[in-house]
Parts: sequence; structure tokens; C-alpha cells
Amino acid sequence: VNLATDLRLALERDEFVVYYQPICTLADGAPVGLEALVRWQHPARGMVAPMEFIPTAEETELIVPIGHRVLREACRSTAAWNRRRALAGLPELTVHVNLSTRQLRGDTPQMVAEVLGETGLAPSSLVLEITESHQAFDLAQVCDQLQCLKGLGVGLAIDDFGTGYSSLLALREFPIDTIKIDKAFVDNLDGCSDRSDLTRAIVQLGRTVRRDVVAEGVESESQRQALLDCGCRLGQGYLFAKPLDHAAATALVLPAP
Ligand code: G
Ligand code: G
Ligand code: NA
Repeated sequence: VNLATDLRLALERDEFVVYYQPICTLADGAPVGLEALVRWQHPARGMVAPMEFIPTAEETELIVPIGHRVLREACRSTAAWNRRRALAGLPELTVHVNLSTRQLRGDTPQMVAEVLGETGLAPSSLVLEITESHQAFDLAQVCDQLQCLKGLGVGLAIDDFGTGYSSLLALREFPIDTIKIDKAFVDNLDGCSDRSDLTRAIVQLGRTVRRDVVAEGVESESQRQALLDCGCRLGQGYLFAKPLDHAAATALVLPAP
């Protein structure tokens, strides 16, 4: 069977669902945002992880309509959560949506503006996480798109910072507000000191250039403490919560009735 054909069918049948993993303040575990993570609810194979279909989706450009669905669903859910949080006196959450460099095309800023208008989510509540594409991309075009997106008032984050060839170049060239430190560097905090020094240096780099820093893949109390000690304020990972379905995310972000 052909994966591209299956993905087209999955779009028609509306089989893509969005999970949400909280981004928390490391000090007290309070959620300040959520990362939207796509899953494919396959009728026979069950829940399929993004790594199994995103590369093919990028290659076939099916990532464009899939990404549109994910963005709309994530913005709609977060707008509803934020309305209810406001009534309860709780601060607004941001929602982080992944966009691979391959998804940044001429009409992307307009698509994002339309989704914000349609769902009523405040632009400042949306953060787009830019991930390096599995396919080649045009740096100048990506910069241009990111400037347009920034003009809408949304936040921009670099995902998996420290991996891939482009981290420092992206930090220099892109109008980025937030750096997400790759899990590999968080894992290092439990290891030998040379490696944890490198992690500390990355956190320091983020602070020096005045970007928010989010640590990914925080799994242990000792990692949480080490991150706090080096001045990192925000984290995401199994220590706080795994990616949750819509109902479980709702229970986490809204006060019990
Ligand atoms: O949920 P999981 O940790 O398996 O996700 C793995 C990776 O898949 C994420 O780190 C992210 O880069 C990618 N991913 C998840 N959801 C989306 C999405 O909606 N769009 C894109 N482009 N990538 C996604
Ligand atoms: O956007 P990104 O590629 O970083 O997506 C995060 C991925 O990492 C998701 O697939 C999520 O399920 C996974 N993940 C999130 N938190 C943890 C964690 O604490 N430990 C591990 N091993 N994986 C995590
Ligand atoms: Na991400």
C-alpha cells in the first residue's frame, strides 16, 4: 500500500487528531502553554505517531492541508480554554503549533490570519514552532515568511535547538522569540559534567540574546532542579505530563467545576 494514498484518504475521512503536551513553569509545574502534536487515528493500525507519516506528508505536500487542520483544531480548542480560564481568573495559555520549513509557502501567513480570525484566538496566544524540514528548503523564502507571520502578532520558536545544522544561523536570521532546547541536551544534565556544562551554556545563550527558553523532554526531578539552577524557567516533558488527548488536556487546564 502507498502511504501517500493512505494520507489523502485519512484527510477525507478526518482521521488526524491533535494531542496536547503542557509547557510548564519549572518552579511549580503550572501550565503556561500547550504544544499541539498531531496523531493519525488509523482504523486498522491504531494511533500512528507523526514520525511515521510527517516525512512522506512533507514530500507530497500533504503536510499543507494536514497542517491547516492541526492549526485550526489547536486554535479553536485553545480559544475555548482561554475563554473559560478568563472566567475563572486564570491567565491565558499559549498554544504551540509545529510548522516545518517546508510548510512555509507564499500563502501560509494568510492561512494563519484566517484561522486566527475564524477561531477568535488572540494572535499573541499562538506560537509557531519552526522545525527543520526533512526536505530541502529555501532560507530566503523561510525568512520572508517568518517576517510576515511575525507581523500578525504571533510568537515564533525554534524547535529542537542544538540539533541540525541551522540552530545558530536560525537564531541570527529568524525573528525568533523562543528557543526550545532539544531533549538530548536535557538528558545530558544527568551525565558527565562536560556535557551538562554545554547545556548550561545553551540556556545562557538564550538568556543573553533575550529569548525565552523552554527545555524539552524533562523527565526527572534532578533535571528540573538543574535547569532551574542554570536559569531556565520553562519546561516540557513526562515529569509534568505526556501528550494528552483533548479531554485530558481540558481537565488539566481548567479548574474542576
Ligand atoms: O508527538 P511526538 O513526540 O511523537 O512528535 C514527534 C515530532 O513530530 C515532533 O517533535 C514534531 O517535530 C513533529 N510533529 C508533531 N506534530 C506535528 C505537526 O502538526 N506538524 C509538523 N510539521 N510536525 C509535527
Ligand atoms: O516537537 P518535538 O519533536 O520535540 O516533539 C516532542 C516529542 O517528544 C513528542 O513526540 C513527545 O511525545 C516526546 N516527548 C515529550 N516529552 C518527552 C519526555 O519527557 N521524554 C521522552 N522520551 N519523550 C518525550
Ligand atoms: Na515541536
